[in-house]
Amino acid sequence: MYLHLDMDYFFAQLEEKRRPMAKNKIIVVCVYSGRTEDSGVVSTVNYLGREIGIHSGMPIAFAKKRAPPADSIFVPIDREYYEQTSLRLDQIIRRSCDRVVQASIDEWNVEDKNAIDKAARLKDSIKNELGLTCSVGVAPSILGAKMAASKSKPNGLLILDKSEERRFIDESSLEKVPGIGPKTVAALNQIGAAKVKDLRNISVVTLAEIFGRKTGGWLHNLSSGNFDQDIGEEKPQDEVSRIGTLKESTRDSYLLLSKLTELENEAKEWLMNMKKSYKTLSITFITEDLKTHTKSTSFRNPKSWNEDISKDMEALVSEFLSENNMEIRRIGIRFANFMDMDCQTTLF
Ligand code: TTP
Ligand code: MG
Repeated sequence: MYLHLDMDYFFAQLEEKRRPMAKNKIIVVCVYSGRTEDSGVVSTVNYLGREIGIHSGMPIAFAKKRAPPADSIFVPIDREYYEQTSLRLDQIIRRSCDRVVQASIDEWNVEDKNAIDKAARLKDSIKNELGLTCSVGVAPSILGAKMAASKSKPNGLLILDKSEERRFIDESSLEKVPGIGPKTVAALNQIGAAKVKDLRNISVVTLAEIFGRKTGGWLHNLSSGNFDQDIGEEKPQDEVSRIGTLKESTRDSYLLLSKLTELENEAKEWLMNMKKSYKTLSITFITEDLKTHTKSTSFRNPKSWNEDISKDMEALVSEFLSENNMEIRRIGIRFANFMDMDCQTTLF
């Protein structure tokens, strides 16, 4: 059996947790760009906020128009805190389940013979140890498990057997199926398919003609009850990056380097927590014409988070400034080419 676990309104739930007073308020987690007080977008929002139409990706200014000020809290995104919690969740899940693949910062896929028995216990452990709620789906396929988890949100648990899973997917509208994007949905709606079961009225040849062999074949399999069985592969993270918008576009190297140092510290906190050293440092410059430029340097020996790289950053910035005469709007830092520091930790 397969199990899919997805945290409920993850970033906003974590912000709610550290502000007990905020329990009945709308919590909007924001990615502020720093340009003006309200520029930037919404990262996520709790369910109270979703009820009044606030959603991920919405400009912060739009969200503020909808949210009554006395009942809402707008907070800046705090990635380190969410990543640390994600790591603790990962440990809890791996402690109790067989094959685990983390699919995103707040989602896990599991293949486990005893998934049905483990699902409720897993939810309890997460609640007891971290005080957080999640939604879990269990089904004979990973696709069914994912759809069951999202159906059961928030704080839900939905277990489907083979025939329930078939019926559930059959009756589902196409946009609810992970892997079917909005363009495919629109094209399928045009040829008269709204639900998965409607795909049975379209021949596999037609599906392949419109969407190509791979997607066409996959859609045909979906309507025949042959669902994905693969929980995917773990993609080890091999870089960490941070990007920020400057208060004003500039070519002043002092201003560029002070923003860069802020971003460097954030990214290095991640390196420290993850016990990674790196061999490549890159700086990204987004100029006024919105073009992206990158300058990189590689070190012969891996560097740890606590090594000073200010000279290297300065060199990359002045190299860029000497080659390009546009003002810089956004700047970013990236550490890549990781090595594990586990064996070296005693040195630090
Ligand atoms: P999701 O799991 O898609 O969303 P969620 O956990 O906030 O809500 P749900 O209960 O529906 O699962 O994404 C996980 C986190 O990723 C989310 O808390 C914030 C972040 N995120 C963004 O920053 N931007 C986005 O556009 C989306 C979709 C998510
Ligand atoms: Mg989630």
